[in-house]
Amino acid sequence: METTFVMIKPDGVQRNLIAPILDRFLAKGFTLRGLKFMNVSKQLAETHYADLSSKPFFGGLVEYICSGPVVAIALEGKDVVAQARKIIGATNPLASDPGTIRGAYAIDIGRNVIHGSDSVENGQKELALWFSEGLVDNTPVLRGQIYE
Ligand code: RTP
Repeated sequence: METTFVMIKPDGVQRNLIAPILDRFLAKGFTLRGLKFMNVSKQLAETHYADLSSKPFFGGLVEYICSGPVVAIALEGKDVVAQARKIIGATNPLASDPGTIRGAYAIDIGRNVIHGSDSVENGQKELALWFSEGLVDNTPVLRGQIYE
């Protein structure tokens, strides 16, 4: 089963968008395999965005990701990498469909509220980086008597 990495960026957290964003993925039917509310070190942000290190906005991007807590999320499901990217919408909110997360909640490319892995391979790499402790087994277990 495919897995992907999604991160609610500091602006999404500060604007109280954790619940509505998470709801889009869970209501769609994807399975939660990891969820962490955390601060991001400069080293982690630089490693995560290493491919963009030559871009003029790299320093500002790292500063932004480290500017407040984020929510790191691991999701599992059929075609979840591509599906999550569709749900998230285009990088620049001007180009993202209004029905997507960025289309609904963002105006500026530099404050686009969420990240999602762009390929299955990068999803694996990013999950290893952000969830080095491993993912949670989320196989449903139904217990009849909670207080037994
Ligand atoms: P992300 O990695 O955050 O999901 O975004 P993405 O794949 O849709 O876009 P990518 O090209 O990988 O860019 C990563 C993040 O860098 C910021 N950015 N700023 N100021 C700018 O021109 C600019 N361009 C990109 C955005 O926050 C983007 O999500």
